Amino acid sequence: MTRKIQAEPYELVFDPKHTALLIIDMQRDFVEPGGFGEALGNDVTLVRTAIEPTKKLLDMARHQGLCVIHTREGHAPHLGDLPPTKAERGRPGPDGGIGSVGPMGRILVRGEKGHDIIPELYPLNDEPVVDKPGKGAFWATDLHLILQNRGIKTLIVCGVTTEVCVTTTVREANDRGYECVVVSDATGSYFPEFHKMSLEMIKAQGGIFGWVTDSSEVIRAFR
Ligand code: C5J
Repeated sequence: MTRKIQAEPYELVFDPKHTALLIIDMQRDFVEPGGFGEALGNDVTLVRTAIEPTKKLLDMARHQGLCVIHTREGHAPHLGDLPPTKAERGRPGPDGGIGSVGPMGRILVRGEKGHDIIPELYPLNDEPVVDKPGKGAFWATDLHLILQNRGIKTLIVCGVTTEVCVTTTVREANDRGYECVVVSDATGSYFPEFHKMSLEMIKAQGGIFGWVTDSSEVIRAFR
């Protein structure tokens, strides 16, 4: 049975059987003090606002039996999957880059405490966790395969940061034929103006990349 989400630029009709909740990079490194985000000089309280709405969506999705997929940005301990360009950019200092040791272990390295998903949103055993070396969740991952195997057509997207990994993933998803609705209060950025403009870009031109709504509207649509 199809349902409708009131969204911008117009309502989205979707079938819950073919819909997934996609939670992007809600990792300690991005949303907790002492992680990569803070090492870059950002105020993590600005992205922590996404936690509670995402938790409500996650609870609802689990209750409804919706497909739930988590992603984590990060690199293998040998850093062989870290492009030198990425390693160089955004370095706060000689010891603060990806792979260096911070308060939560090696920054953005798989297996380290900081790389893992925050306890509030921790995945269940049967929820795929897609480890990605890039910003987009489709590049160099098996996300598309997982979604195809589960018959997913629509993605309810939340996570951080809006203008980096969320929008990169939404753009990648568009080119692969998925419909994306981005949840405004369940996404977050260290830069409120980037958050706002990213959402504007998604829904502009008749929804060139998809739809934008908020968590209460998504939850209402499932009642
Ligand atoms: C960033 C992300 N901002 N998950 N990663 O580097 O948005």
